[in-house]
Amino acid sequence: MTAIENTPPGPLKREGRLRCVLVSSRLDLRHYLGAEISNIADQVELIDQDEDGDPDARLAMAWHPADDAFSRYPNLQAVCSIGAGVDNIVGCSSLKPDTDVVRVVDPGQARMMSGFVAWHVIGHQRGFARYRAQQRDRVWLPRPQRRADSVLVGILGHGEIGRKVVADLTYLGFSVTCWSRTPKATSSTARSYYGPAGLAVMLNKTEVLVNVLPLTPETRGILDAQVFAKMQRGGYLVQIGRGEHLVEADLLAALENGQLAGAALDVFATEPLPATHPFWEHPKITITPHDASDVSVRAVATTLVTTAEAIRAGRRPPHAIDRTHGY
Ligand code: NDP
Ligand code: OXD
Repeated sequence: MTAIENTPPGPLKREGRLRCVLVSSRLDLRHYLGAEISNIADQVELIDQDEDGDPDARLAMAWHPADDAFSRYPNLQAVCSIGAGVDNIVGCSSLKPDTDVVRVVDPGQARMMSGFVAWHVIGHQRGFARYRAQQRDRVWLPRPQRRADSVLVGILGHGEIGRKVVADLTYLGFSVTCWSRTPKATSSTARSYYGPAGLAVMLNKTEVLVNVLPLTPETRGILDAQVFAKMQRGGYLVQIGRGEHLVEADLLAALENGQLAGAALDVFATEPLPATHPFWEHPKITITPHDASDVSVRAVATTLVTTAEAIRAGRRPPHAIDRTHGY
Protein backbone atom coordinates (compact mmCIF):
# COMPACT_ATOMS: atom_id res chain seq x y z
CA MET A 1 0.00 0.00 0.00
CA THR A 2 1.47 3.40 -0.92
CA ALA A 3 1.39 6.58 1.12
CA ILE A 4 -0.95 8.13 -1.41
CA GLU A 5 -3.54 5.42 -0.81
CA ASN A 6 -3.09 5.74 2.94
CA THR A 7 -3.76 9.45 3.03
CA PRO A 8 -7.44 10.36 3.44
CA PRO A 9 -8.45 12.62 0.54
CA GLY A 10 -8.94 16.31 1.33
CA PRO A 11 -11.76 16.98 -1.15
CA LEU A 12 -11.16 20.70 -1.56
CA LYS A 13 -7.44 20.42 -2.19
CA ARG A 14 -7.60 17.24 -4.20
CA GLU A 15 -10.34 17.90 -6.70
CA GLY A 16 -7.94 19.55 -9.15
CA ARG A 17 -5.23 16.93 -8.90
CA LEU A 18 -3.48 15.98 -12.12
CA ARG A 19 -2.87 12.34 -12.93
CA CYS A 20 0.84 11.74 -13.40
CA VAL A 21 1.95 8.58 -15.20
CA LEU A 22 5.17 6.98 -13.97
CA VAL A 23 7.16 5.83 -16.99
CA SER A 24 10.45 3.99 -16.73
CA SER A 25 12.09 0.87 -18.06
CA ARG A 26 14.76 0.98 -15.38
CA LEU A 27 13.40 2.25 -12.10
CA ASP A 28 10.41 1.79 -9.87
CA LEU A 29 9.59 5.49 -9.77
CA ARG A 30 7.01 5.11 -7.01
CA HIS A 31 9.66 3.51 -4.84
CA TYR A 32 12.12 6.22 -5.89
CA LEU A 33 9.75 9.00 -4.74
CA GLY A 34 9.24 7.19 -1.44
CA ALA A 35 8.21 9.48 1.38
CA GLU A 36 7.89 12.46 -0.99
CA ILE A 37 4.66 10.93 -2.31
CA SER A 38 2.74 12.22 0.69
CA ASN A 39 4.12 15.75 0.08
CA ILE A 40 2.80 15.88 -3.48
CA ALA A 41 -0.43 13.96 -2.97
CA ASP A 42 -2.55 17.13 -2.87
CA GLN A 43 -1.34 18.11 -6.33
CA VAL A 44 -0.77 14.94 -8.32
CA GLU A 45 -2.21 11.46 -8.39
CA LEU A 46 0.49 8.98 -9.38
CA ILE A 47 -0.55 6.23 -11.75
CA ASP A 48 1.57 3.37 -13.05
CA GLN A 49 2.09 2.90 -16.78
CA ASP A 50 0.03 0.05 -18.20
CA GLU A 51 -1.02 -1.54 -21.47
CA ASP A 52 -4.30 0.40 -21.66
CA GLY A 53 -2.69 3.82 -21.34
CA ASP A 54 -4.69 6.89 -20.41
CA PRO A 55 -5.98 9.45 -22.95
CA ASP A 56 -6.61 11.95 -20.14
CA ALA A 57 -3.13 11.92 -18.62
CA ARG A 58 -1.50 15.31 -19.10
CA LEU A 59 1.61 14.81 -16.98
CA ALA A 60 4.25 12.08 -16.77
CA MET A 61 7.42 11.51 -14.82
CA ALA A 62 9.99 9.50 -16.73
CA TRP A 63 13.49 8.02 -16.62
CA HIS A 64 14.71 5.88 -19.49
CA PRO A 65 11.24 5.29 -20.92
CA ALA A 66 10.80 2.43 -23.39
CA ASP A 67 10.71 3.74 -26.94
CA ASP A 68 6.94 3.25 -27.37
CA ALA A 69 6.13 4.33 -23.80
CA PHE A 70 4.35 7.59 -24.64
CA SER A 71 2.19 6.27 -27.48
CA ARG A 72 -0.47 5.16 -24.97
CA TYR A 73 -0.58 8.67 -23.45
CA PRO A 74 -1.36 10.87 -26.47
CA ASN A 75 -2.36 13.99 -24.55
CA LEU A 76 0.66 14.53 -22.36
CA GLN A 77 1.53 18.19 -22.00
CA ALA A 78 4.70 17.70 -19.98
CA VAL A 79 7.13 14.95 -19.06
CA CYS A 80 9.34 15.54 -16.01
CA SER A 81 12.81 14.02 -15.75
CA ILE A 82 14.16 12.88 -12.41
CA GLY A 83 17.54 14.39 -13.21
CA ALA A 84 19.25 17.39 -14.74
CA GLY A 85 19.70 15.43 -17.95
CA VAL A 86 16.80 14.79 -20.31
CA ASP A 87 18.57 12.96 -23.14
CA ASN A 88 16.94 9.64 -22.21
CA ILE A 89 13.51 11.26 -22.62
CA VAL A 90 13.95 13.48 -25.68
CA GLY A 91 15.46 10.53 -27.54
CA CYS A 92 12.24 8.54 -27.14
CA SER A 93 10.52 8.22 -30.52
CA SER A 94 6.98 8.09 -29.09
CA LEU A 95 7.38 11.51 -27.44
CA LYS A 96 5.42 14.12 -29.40
CA PRO A 97 7.43 17.13 -30.59
CA ASP A 98 5.17 19.60 -28.78
CA THR A 99 5.27 17.90 -25.36
CA ASP A 100 7.24 19.93 -22.83
CA VAL A 101 10.18 18.10 -21.26
CA VAL A 102 11.08 19.39 -17.84
CA ARG A 103 14.47 19.00 -16.16
CA VAL A 104 15.26 19.27 -12.45
CA VAL A 105 17.24 22.26 -11.24
CA ASP A 106 18.79 21.49 -7.86
CA PRO A 107 21.45 23.85 -6.48
CA GLY A 108 22.45 21.14 -3.99
CA GLN A 109 23.25 18.85 -6.91
CA ALA A 110 25.34 21.57 -8.57
CA ARG A 111 27.33 21.93 -5.32
CA MET A 112 27.96 18.18 -5.17
CA MET A 113 29.02 18.13 -8.84
CA SER A 114 31.39 20.99 -8.21
CA GLY A 115 32.95 19.18 -5.22
CA PHE A 116 33.38 16.10 -7.39
CA VAL A 117 35.17 18.13 -10.05
CA ALA A 118 37.37 19.86 -7.45
CA TRP A 119 38.39 16.43 -6.08
CA HIS A 120 39.73 15.34 -9.48
CA VAL A 121 41.21 18.69 -10.51
CA ILE A 122 43.13 18.93 -7.23
CA GLY A 123 44.06 15.25 -7.55
CA HIS A 124 45.72 16.04 -10.88
CA GLN A 125 47.32 19.29 -9.64
CA ARG A 126 48.81 17.66 -6.52
CA GLY A 127 49.70 14.35 -8.20
CA PHE A 128 47.70 12.16 -5.81
CA ALA A 129 48.26 9.07 -8.02
CA ARG A 130 52.00 9.35 -7.39
CA TYR A 131 51.50 9.60 -3.62
CA ARG A 132 49.26 6.53 -3.73
CA ALA A 133 52.00 4.61 -5.52
CA GLN A 134 54.61 5.91 -3.05
CA GLN A 135 52.52 4.79 -0.09
CA ARG A 136 52.13 1.36 -1.61
CA ASP A 137 55.96 1.16 -1.88
CA ARG A 138 56.58 2.86 1.54
CA VAL A 139 58.46 5.71 -0.14
CA TRP A 140 58.76 9.06 1.72
CA LEU A 141 59.36 11.57 -1.06
CA PRO A 142 57.89 15.10 -0.97
CA ARG A 143 57.12 16.32 -4.49
CA PRO A 144 57.46 19.80 -6.04
CA GLN A 145 54.17 21.61 -5.52
CA ARG A 146 52.23 23.34 -8.28
CA ARG A 147 50.18 26.42 -7.51
CA ALA A 148 46.54 26.23 -8.56
CA ASP A 149 46.81 29.24 -10.85
CA SER A 150 49.35 27.38 -12.97
CA VAL A 151 46.66 24.84 -13.92
CA LEU A 152 44.28 25.95 -16.66
CA VAL A 153 40.94 24.19 -16.36
CA GLY A 154 38.49 24.39 -19.28
CA ILE A 155 34.84 23.66 -18.53
CA LEU A 156 32.60 22.43 -21.36
CA GLY A 157 29.12 23.65 -20.40
CA HIS A 158 28.27 26.84 -18.57
CA GLY A 159 24.75 26.06 -17.42
CA GLU A 160 23.28 25.28 -13.99
CA ILE A 161 26.15 22.96 -13.08
CA GLY A 162 28.98 24.42 -15.16
CA ARG A 163 28.47 27.86 -13.57
CA LYS A 164 28.93 26.44 -10.08
CA VAL A 165 32.02 24.49 -11.19
CA VAL A 166 33.50 27.67 -12.68
CA ALA A 167 32.77 29.69 -9.52
CA ASP A 168 34.23 27.12 -7.13
CA LEU A 169 37.37 26.36 -9.13
CA THR A 170 37.96 30.08 -9.46
CA TYR A 171 37.57 30.43 -5.69
CA LEU A 172 40.18 27.67 -5.24
CA GLY A 173 42.59 29.73 -7.33
CA PHE A 174 42.61 27.74 -10.59
CA SER A 175 42.80 29.49 -13.93
CA VAL A 176 39.41 28.79 -15.47
CA THR A 177 37.84 29.10 -18.90
CA CYS A 178 34.40 27.94 -19.97
CA TRP A 179 32.59 27.08 -23.16
CA SER A 180 28.93 27.26 -24.12
CA ARG A 181 26.74 27.28 -27.22
CA THR A 182 25.75 30.94 -26.92
CA PRO A 183 28.01 33.84 -25.90
CA LYS A 184 28.36 34.69 -22.21
CA ALA A 185 29.91 37.72 -20.59
CA THR A 186 33.55 37.04 -19.74
CA SER A 187 34.09 37.69 -16.05
CA SER A 188 37.28 39.09 -14.57
CA THR A 189 38.17 35.58 -13.37
CA ALA A 190 36.87 33.15 -16.01
CA ARG A 191 37.23 33.71 -19.73
CA SER A 192 34.22 32.59 -21.74
CA TYR A 193 34.21 31.01 -25.21
CA TYR A 194 31.39 29.79 -27.40
CA GLY A 195 30.69 27.86 -30.57
CA PRO A 196 33.05 25.57 -32.51
CA ALA A 197 35.62 28.32 -33.19
CA GLY A 198 35.67 29.29 -29.52
CA LEU A 199 36.26 25.68 -28.52
CA ALA A 200 39.39 25.42 -30.64
CA VAL A 201 40.82 28.58 -29.05
CA MET A 202 39.92 27.52 -25.52
CA LEU A 203 41.41 24.02 -25.85
CA ASN A 204 44.70 25.42 -26.98
CA LYS A 205 45.60 26.35 -23.40
CA THR A 206 43.56 23.78 -21.50
CA GLU A 207 45.34 21.35 -19.19
CA VAL A 208 42.31 19.86 -17.41
CA LEU A 209 39.15 19.49 -19.44
CA VAL A 210 35.87 19.09 -17.53
CA ASN A 211 32.86 17.94 -19.55
CA VAL A 212 29.50 18.93 -18.13
CA LEU A 213 27.56 19.25 -21.36
CA PRO A 214 24.11 17.81 -22.03
CA LEU A 215 23.93 15.01 -24.60
CA THR A 216 22.49 16.34 -27.86
CA PRO A 217 23.14 15.54 -31.53
CA GLU A 218 25.69 18.40 -31.54
CA THR A 219 27.62 17.21 -28.47
CA ARG A 220 27.61 13.44 -29.09
CA GLY A 221 31.19 12.24 -29.60
CA ILE A 222 32.65 15.66 -28.81
CA LEU A 223 35.45 14.23 -26.63
CA ASP A 224 37.55 12.85 -29.45
CA ALA A 225 41.13 12.68 -30.69
CA GLN A 226 40.96 16.18 -32.21
CA VAL A 227 39.92 17.70 -28.92
CA PHE A 228 42.56 15.84 -26.91
CA ALA A 229 45.25 16.79 -29.44
CA LYS A 230 44.51 20.50 -28.97
CA MET A 231 44.93 20.35 -25.19
CA GLN A 232 48.22 20.80 -23.35
CA ARG A 233 50.29 17.64 -23.46
CA GLY A 234 49.95 15.62 -20.26
CA GLY A 235 46.44 16.95 -19.69
CA TYR A 236 43.59 15.39 -17.75
CA LEU A 237 39.92 14.70 -18.51
CA VAL A 238 37.06 14.89 -16.00
CA GLN A 239 34.02 13.37 -17.74
CA ILE A 240 30.74 13.89 -15.90
CA GLY A 241 28.35 14.69 -18.78
CA ARG A 242 27.13 11.58 -20.59
CA GLY A 243 29.04 8.52 -21.77
CA GLU A 244 28.11 9.13 -25.41
CA HIS A 245 30.15 12.36 -25.38
CA LEU A 246 33.33 10.30 -25.33
CA VAL A 247 34.97 8.42 -28.20
CA GLU A 248 36.39 5.66 -26.03
CA ALA A 249 39.08 4.45 -28.46
CA ASP A 250 40.37 8.04 -28.81
CA LEU A 251 40.70 8.36 -25.04
CA LEU A 252 42.62 5.09 -24.79
CA ALA A 253 44.96 6.24 -27.57
CA ALA A 254 45.53 9.65 -25.92
CA LEU A 255 46.38 7.96 -22.62
CA GLU A 256 48.65 5.52 -24.40
CA ASN A 257 50.63 8.18 -26.27
CA GLY A 258 50.88 10.51 -23.25
CA GLN A 259 48.77 13.33 -24.68
CA LEU A 260 46.58 12.79 -21.63
CA ALA A 261 48.06 11.86 -18.25
CA GLY A 262 44.80 10.53 -16.88
CA ALA A 263 41.01 10.64 -16.87
CA ALA A 264 38.26 10.52 -14.28
CA LEU A 265 35.15 8.96 -15.81
CA ASP A 266 31.77 8.99 -14.11
CA VAL A 267 29.49 8.31 -17.08
CA PHE A 268 29.64 5.64 -19.77
CA ALA A 269 27.93 4.78 -23.03
CA THR A 270 26.92 1.47 -21.45
CA GLU A 271 25.94 1.61 -17.79
CA PRO A 272 26.72 -0.34 -15.71
CA LEU A 273 30.16 -0.48 -17.32
CA PRO A 274 30.57 -4.11 -18.52
CA ALA A 275 32.98 -6.14 -16.38
CA THR A 276 35.16 -6.87 -19.42
CA HIS A 277 35.59 -3.21 -20.39
CA PRO A 278 39.26 -2.11 -20.72
CA PHE A 279 38.61 1.06 -18.66
CA TRP A 280 38.30 -0.98 -15.44
CA GLU A 281 41.93 -1.99 -15.28
CA HIS A 282 43.50 1.03 -16.91
CA PRO A 283 46.10 2.51 -14.55
CA LYS A 284 45.42 6.09 -15.70
CA ILE A 285 41.62 5.94 -15.43
CA THR A 286 39.58 6.55 -12.30
CA ILE A 287 36.03 5.19 -12.47
CA THR A 288 32.96 6.17 -10.48
CA PRO A 289 29.55 4.59 -11.22
CA HIS A 290 27.55 7.61 -12.49
CA ASP A 291 27.71 8.95 -9.01
CA ALA A 292 29.09 12.47 -9.37
CA SER A 293 25.85 13.70 -7.83
CA ASP A 294 22.16 12.88 -7.71
CA VAL A 295 19.36 15.37 -7.54
CA SER A 296 17.50 15.28 -4.25
CA VAL A 297 14.18 13.46 -4.36
CA ARG A 298 12.66 16.57 -2.75
CA ALA A 299 13.75 18.62 -5.79
CA VAL A 300 12.16 16.05 -8.11
CA ALA A 301 8.89 16.18 -6.16
CA THR A 302 8.93 19.99 -6.24
CA THR A 303 9.46 19.87 -10.00
CA LEU A 304 6.40 17.64 -10.39
CA VAL A 305 4.28 19.99 -8.34
CA THR A 306 5.38 23.19 -10.12
CA THR A 307 4.86 21.47 -13.47
CA ALA A 308 1.35 20.35 -12.46
CA GLU A 309 0.55 23.91 -11.32
CA ALA A 310 1.79 25.32 -14.62
CA ILE A 311 -0.29 22.86 -16.67
CA ARG A 312 -3.38 23.74 -14.67
CA ALA A 313 -2.71 27.45 -15.14
CA GLY A 314 -2.08 27.03 -18.88
CA ARG A 315 1.55 28.19 -18.53
CA ARG A 316 4.77 26.56 -19.73
CA PRO A 317 6.35 24.71 -16.82
CA PRO A 318 9.43 26.28 -15.22
CA HIS A 319 12.60 24.47 -16.34
CA ALA A 320 10.98 23.15 -19.52
CA ILE A 321 13.86 22.60 -21.93
CA ASP A 322 14.12 24.03 -25.41
CA ARG A 323 13.10 21.05 -27.57
CA THR A 324 14.86 22.58 -30.61
CA HIS A 325 18.22 22.36 -28.89
CA GLY A 326 17.47 19.23 -26.82
CA TYR A 327 18.49 20.62 -23.41
P1 NDP B 1 22.27 23.11 -18.53
O1 NDP B 1 21.25 22.83 -19.56
O2 NDP B 1 21.93 24.03 -17.41
O3 NDP B 1 23.58 23.70 -19.23
C1 NDP B 1 24.08 23.14 -20.39
C2 NDP B 1 25.29 23.95 -20.87
O4 NDP B 1 25.85 23.27 -22.00
C3 NDP B 1 24.93 25.35 -21.32
O5 NDP B 1 25.94 26.26 -20.95
C4 NDP B 1 24.88 25.22 -22.85
O6 NDP B 1 25.18 26.40 -23.57
C5 NDP B 1 25.97 24.21 -23.07
N1 NDP B 1 25.79 23.55 -24.37
C6 NDP B 1 24.76 22.78 -24.80
N2 NDP B 1 24.94 22.41 -26.08
C7 NDP B 1 26.11 22.95 -26.47
C8 NDP B 1 26.84 22.96 -27.70
N3 NDP B 1 26.39 22.34 -28.79
N4 NDP B 1 28.00 23.65 -27.74
C9 NDP B 1 28.46 24.31 -26.66
N5 NDP B 1 27.82 24.36 -25.47
C10 NDP B 1 26.65 23.68 -25.38
O7 NDP B 1 22.74 21.70 -17.98
P2 NDP B 1 23.34 21.35 -16.53
O8 NDP B 1 24.51 22.21 -16.29
O9 NDP B 1 22.28 21.34 -15.50
O10 NDP B 1 23.76 19.82 -16.75
C11 NDP B 1 24.60 19.45 -17.83
C12 NDP B 1 24.64 17.94 -17.95
O11 NDP B 1 25.38 17.34 -16.90
C13 NDP B 1 23.31 17.20 -17.90
O12 NDP B 1 22.60 17.33 -19.10
C14 NDP B 1 23.75 15.77 -17.65
O13 NDP B 1 24.06 15.16 -18.88
C15 NDP B 1 25.04 15.95 -16.84
N6 NDP B 1 24.85 15.54 -15.45
C16 NDP B 1 25.57 14.47 -14.97
C17 NDP B 1 25.45 14.08 -13.65
C18 NDP B 1 26.30 13.00 -13.11
O14 NDP B 1 26.01 12.49 -12.01
N7 NDP B 1 27.34 12.60 -13.77
C19 NDP B 1 24.51 14.74 -12.74
C20 NDP B 1 23.84 15.86 -13.33
C21 NDP B 1 23.99 16.23 -14.64
P3 NDP B 1 24.25 27.73 -23.45
O15 NDP B 1 24.54 28.29 -22.06
O16 NDP B 1 24.75 28.59 -24.54
O17 NDP B 1 22.84 27.28 -23.61
C1 OXD C 1 21.27 13.78 -13.93
C2 OXD C 1 22.12 12.65 -13.65
O1 OXD C 1 21.06 14.06 -15.10
O2 OXD C 1 22.06 12.13 -12.53
O3 OXD C 1 20.81 14.43 -12.97
O4 OXD C 1 22.91 12.23 -14.50
